Amino acid sequence: MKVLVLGGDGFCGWPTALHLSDAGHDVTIVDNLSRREIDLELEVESLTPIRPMGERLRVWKELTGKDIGFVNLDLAEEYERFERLLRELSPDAIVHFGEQRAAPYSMRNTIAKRYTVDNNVRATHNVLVAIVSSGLDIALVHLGTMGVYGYGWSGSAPIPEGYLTVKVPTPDGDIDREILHPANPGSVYHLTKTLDQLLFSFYAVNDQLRITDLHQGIVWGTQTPQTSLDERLINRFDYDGDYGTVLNRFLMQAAIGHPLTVHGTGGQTRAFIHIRDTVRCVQIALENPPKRGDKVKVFNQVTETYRVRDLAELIAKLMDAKIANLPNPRREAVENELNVARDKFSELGLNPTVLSEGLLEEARDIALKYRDRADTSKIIARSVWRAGMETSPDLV
Ligand code: NAD
Ligand code: USQ
Repeated sequence: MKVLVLGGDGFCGWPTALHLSDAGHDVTIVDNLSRREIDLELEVESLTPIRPMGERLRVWKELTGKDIGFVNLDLAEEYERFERLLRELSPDAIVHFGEQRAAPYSMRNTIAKRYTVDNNVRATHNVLVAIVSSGLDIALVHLGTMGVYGYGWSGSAPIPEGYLTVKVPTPDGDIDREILHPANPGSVYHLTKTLDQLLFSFYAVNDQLRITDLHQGIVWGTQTPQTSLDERLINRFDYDGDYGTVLNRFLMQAAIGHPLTVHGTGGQTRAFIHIRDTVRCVQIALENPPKRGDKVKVFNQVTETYRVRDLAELIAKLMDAKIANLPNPRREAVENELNVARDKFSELGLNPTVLSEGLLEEARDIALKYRDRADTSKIIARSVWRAGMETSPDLV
């Protein structure tokens, strides 16, 4: 299959591009390297040393004999170039990771809020319009987020995979309707993913585009079998207050002797998936696309749920670390339950990687190996959701 991986220089996109290439697909990465630019803006770097794109691709070719193409293109700004690229390459499928993905970054200031909406919504819409305009039957797989559902859902009924059946009262009695699950975004970033969902619904109906939206949980870990082949292929490991996600941050903090930065009581329950399963899920989604005229296919791309304080306790025990309960810079439920339906990937053969299966130690070892590269001044999350919210005090 000929596949474009949009955002293929990023944390999820790079290992996915390698995984798909390894599986025999003809892969081209499209990325404007904006994530590397944001590192410069934030004056921080991935804990792991990531190489320039040209070097990454040369090493992959040396080791495997396989070519991966690369086009440096801004999906939000360079519509015509993207449309031409589709006509030239005629891909069978597109995997779309190419968005600004950090909730704290999206809440930093007015500029970051506007950039996140402009970048993400325009990029997604440009991809959809270009597929229609190309006249090609390209299947689209998009990386969405569990955060579109919000965390106000409680009770024993699990969050369904995208759609909800509701009863609508009418004078003639109740009728059943299937609707998109109500959106309840918790940040400007999450808001853009809920807007993406509406764009997908429209183009699936109006133009019969074949679209899969993967509502992914928080990704942890760093390496996949392909990125482990050579240090020059290593994946990103973000640990800073904007881009670092909770489990990887706790592992890195423990590795350098920094107290684990639990926001509030740590009662927030979230969904998780290891990066090895991310790449497998994307492959499964690519191999099982919807048919023309089908509604958008939604998968909850999640393997486990954990409460933040339980994760902190687990890491503290594993790595002999201390825990600090900091004022929460975000506006989010203090405590929540999370029960998520995730049958579709299991039915299609995903054998999930769970925290207890040794990969926690692998991620810990990466954090320990590169701990000297850490800038401790970048650890505390300083982006606040509302003016006047207390920021966390320095710990070190
Ligand atoms: P990332 O920031 O590491 O990678 C995103 C890539 O997209 C970067 O390489 C960036 O340069 C590129 N990009 C952004 N805007 C672009 C544009 N306008 N044109 C071209 N390229 C552009 O993020 P990630 O962690 O790899 O996440 C990838 C996707 O998966 C995101 O859409 C994110 O919302 C989703 N996701 C990530 C996680 C997670 O925990 N990392 C969890 C759920 C969903
Ligand atoms: N948290 C802490 N301490 C920290 C960092 C985070 O307690 O040091 C808490 C946060 O307050 C939040 C939870 O941990 O309650 C998760 O935060 P996170 O930064 O790990 O994840 P989030 O902001 O939700 O975003 C990440 C990715 C995003 C993806 C999302 C999936 O950056 O791209 O969409 O996970 S989900 O959370 O399922 O929506």
